[in-house]
Amino acid sequence: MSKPEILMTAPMMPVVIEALDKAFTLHRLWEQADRASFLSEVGPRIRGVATSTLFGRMDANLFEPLPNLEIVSSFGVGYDNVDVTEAAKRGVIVTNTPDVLNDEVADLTLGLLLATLRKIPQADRYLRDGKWLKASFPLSATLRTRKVGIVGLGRIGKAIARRLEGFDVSIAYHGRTRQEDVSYTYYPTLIGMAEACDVLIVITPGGAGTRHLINADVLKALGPNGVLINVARGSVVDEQALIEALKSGTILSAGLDVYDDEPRVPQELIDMEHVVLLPHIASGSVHTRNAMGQLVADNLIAWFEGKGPLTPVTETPYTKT
Ligand code: A2R
Repeated sequence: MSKPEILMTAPMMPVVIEALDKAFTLHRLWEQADRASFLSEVGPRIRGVATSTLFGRMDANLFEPLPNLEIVSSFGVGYDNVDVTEAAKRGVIVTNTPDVLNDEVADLTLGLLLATLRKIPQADRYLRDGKWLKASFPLSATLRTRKVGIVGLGRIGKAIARRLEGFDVSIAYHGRTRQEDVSYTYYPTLIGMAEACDVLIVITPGGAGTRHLINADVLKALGPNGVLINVARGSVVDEQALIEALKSGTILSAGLDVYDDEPRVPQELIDMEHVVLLPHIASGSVHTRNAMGQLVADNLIAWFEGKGPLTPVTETPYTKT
């Protein structure tokens, strides 16, 4: 029996390519000089897609030439890079890579929080610039006595909260629904939580439902001692409002791992000495990226072995027929 044909949209890690090459006939879209004629010839045979944010958004333009597509396996827990409404309409299952990155992202979030408050990258630069020979590094802000609000207490949010417990700070959360099985303080409104807290950690999904959730009003409510940490998606924060708030002292500082137009970061942010900027690395260890890659492959393998998808997203639920 011939192997199912799979399309990979953009280069993925060796672990994914090797696993898919073994189990399937793998086509590499990014290597095609003439994509349109490649898709019109091979497209109808494609039954599965492996994709990631590197490809950009997988929407009707790519669903259209793939009429026999059954499954899209997307790299990353966030899947705002796939038009899931379009997939659902066509009866295509979409899978993501949840859970395997929770601890890595939570570790990095705590690192970013401390780096922002205690100015760790700035202190490193200070020493390297020879400034310590002339004067001590200025005293910093602190995590002590702070109240931390988590925006989105999901799988990763809970892993962040567990770590924060070890730091002896008050923990609160905001989401659309109260969670009965946690003891952290719930705020039904984001403004209410921003007013009560002096750190906000953003870890919701991206996409239309959370676009600019963190706006000028939320930043004003967070206040002049407030710190914003964003490890979710750039789209969740109104970047221009954040720049204004950082410039005017409406909030104290920010630690960011994600941006509106990655990998381009506004020069205004780059020029600010009081913010910490990371190049979207929260899940970016070899260990965790391999686990995510393996799950991309395993979802496709399970599907074509007739076992169903391992981690379908909620918008395209799997029901065994
Ligand atoms: O709103 P709820 O109660 O369903 O809580 C979810 C929350 N959330 C929101 N909170 C406030 N306003 C919204 N419009 C909103 N939409 C969703 O985000 C839930 O607690 C949390 C998401 O949790 P999980 O689905 O378990 O996602 P996970 O694995 O923690 O990853 C979160 C995101 C990814 O989607 C990537 O964008 C990023 O982390 O790496």
